[in-house]
Amino acid sequence: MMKEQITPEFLFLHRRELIQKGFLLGMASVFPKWAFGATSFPAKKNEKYGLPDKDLVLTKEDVATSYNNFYEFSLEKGEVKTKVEKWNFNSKDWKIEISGLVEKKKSYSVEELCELAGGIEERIYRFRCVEAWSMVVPWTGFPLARLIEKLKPKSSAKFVKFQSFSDQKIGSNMSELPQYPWPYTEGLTLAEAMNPLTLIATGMYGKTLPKQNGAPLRLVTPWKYGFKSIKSIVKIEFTDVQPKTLWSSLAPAEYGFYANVNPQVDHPRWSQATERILDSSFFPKRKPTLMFNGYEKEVADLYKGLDLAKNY
Ligand SMILES: Nc1nc2c(c(=O)[nH]1)N[C@H]1C(S)=C(S)[C@@H](COP(=O)(O)O)O[C@H]1N2
Ligand SMILES: [Mo]
Repeated sequence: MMKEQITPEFLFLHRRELIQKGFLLGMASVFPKWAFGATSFPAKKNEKYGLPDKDLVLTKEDVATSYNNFYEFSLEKGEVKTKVEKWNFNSKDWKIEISGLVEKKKSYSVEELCELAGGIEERIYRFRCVEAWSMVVPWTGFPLARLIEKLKPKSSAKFVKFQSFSDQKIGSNMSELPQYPWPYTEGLTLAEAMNPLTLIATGMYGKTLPKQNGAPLRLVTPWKYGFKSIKSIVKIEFTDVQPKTLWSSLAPAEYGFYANVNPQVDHPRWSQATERILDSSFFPKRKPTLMFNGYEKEVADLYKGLDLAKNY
């Protein structure tokens, strides 16, 4: 797709002849790596997803990487970054199991998934936590839809379930919260997973994901509350039933399966009408929250006929 658009046509037309002349080898060093669906950093910016609003600025990198929700490590946002230091992490050893109602069932490395999806790119998205704070982040990753197309789900697959790592030796806080149904799980309808906005992020701010932000890969669904954006994924499963998720099992009235950002539906314990932009001099006060976090055009079609006021 991206590859076809930006690779000069003559390379495709005369590939065989060019290979014979050893021409392609030479061209590979002339063209930037991303022109071949590369998976290295920094990735090419996708200009379609630039700053979503002229008044918004990027959240400072040190803020987005030191104010974290990652309950496996701590309930204190400012503590996660130091708690992950003990995590002896190597992305090369990380495996993601693809399972359930899908043809290409297998255990993949992060690199293999990025390659299968045709490479990575940078996109700037709004990010809105259910706790009513927000940020603007340059993510690097690939649209989940491009991976799903390659994995070939069966026609019976209707949902996608995601699971975080379950090792209590890594998640030093998991045993402190025995009432939580660990591991952290999340889910999307297959249609939501296939929406072009749905991203699997492997990086942010032009570098690989820091541990505290969900290394080596996490989900990003910018029109949904942040808790849907599950971190440090080890398993992606295709199912025909709506998956149970950690938050919807713990407190279904507060954190539902859909969790679409909606300023008109308050959380049972606080208003969702406004939000605090993290560390922003542009918005020293609170800013109004937008329907679907500003992504209404892209996603509203997914929810035709669903009463959003009743599906938190
Ligand atoms: N595995 C896991 N994923 C998670 C969480 C978590 O506690 N564990 N917290 C969620 C919540 S509530 C938010 S707001 C975002 C925070 O992502 P960030 O730290 O990169 O801003 O991660 C989400 N993904
Ligand atoms: Mo959150």
